[in-house]
Amino acid sequence: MVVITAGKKYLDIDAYASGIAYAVLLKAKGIDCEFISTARKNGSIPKVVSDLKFNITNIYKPKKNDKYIIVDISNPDFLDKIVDPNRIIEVVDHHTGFEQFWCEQNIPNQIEFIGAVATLIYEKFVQNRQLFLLDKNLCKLLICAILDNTLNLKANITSQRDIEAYHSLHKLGNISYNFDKEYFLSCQKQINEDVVQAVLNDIKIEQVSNFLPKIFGQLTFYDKKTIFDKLTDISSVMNNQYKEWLINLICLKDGKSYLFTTNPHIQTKIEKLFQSKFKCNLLVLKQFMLRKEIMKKAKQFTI
Ligand SMILES: [Mn+2]
Repeated sequence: MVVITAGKKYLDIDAYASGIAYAVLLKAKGIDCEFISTARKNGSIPKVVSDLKFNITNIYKPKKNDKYIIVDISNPDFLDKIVDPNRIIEVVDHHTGFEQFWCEQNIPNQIEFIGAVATLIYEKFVQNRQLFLLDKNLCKLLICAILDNTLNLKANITSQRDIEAYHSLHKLGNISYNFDKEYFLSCQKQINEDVVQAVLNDIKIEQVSNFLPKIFGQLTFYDKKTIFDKLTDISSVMNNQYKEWLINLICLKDGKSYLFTTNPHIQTKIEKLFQSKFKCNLLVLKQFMLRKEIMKKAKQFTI
């Protein structure tokens, strides 16, 4: 069997949608294939998405000839624990830094700095002339992934290809553009139920630059009110667990990122990186940035 899977820490809507849809495409090609993840779903997979009833499993017994396809992650240190690294047959991702690694191992990979992996998967349906396989729910699923990963198509990382996929999927599934709002409101509702947990559900642990702490969280939401009410709770939980951390709080309504940390040492580094000052433990980016964009900027940054 071919197992499609993603990262070990948490499962976001892009990995979830891409994995499910890619499995549908490969099955149609006659390949015994399933999307399996043992990671915890984060706040980007709210009720609107679970109502689509794609039931995925986290139960998996490896068999001798199983092979693995990895989506939405390419750092080999953070793959789902079910993966046998010697049996990976393909990597599809949009995080930079490990393109060379996979090429050197001769493992087919498509790593492009694009808004969503879901866009790359949609394009595979086009290339294989299998668009008819994308029913209404699959279209909705892929739309949610594109919306989340491109911040409603407004993040800098958004490409023309993401926009094309987004519109085509609406048309193909005959889906109203009101659905977009439904998705974001559903995310907000889920976050509001437990803001601190929502933050804990999306923390990346990866040292990519001296200008960023190893612990880097991210939370995307429509309205910041309920999140900002909980900043003290968030910082006390984070300070209990980690010495140095940063959280990228992305507000879709404002179109801004609020970089949050209480650690003065980290604040100084971030201030250098962005040439801007922290006030009340928040540094405001007038144009929001995704964590992967901030990481890319930090990697390339030198004084
Ligand atoms: Mn992604």
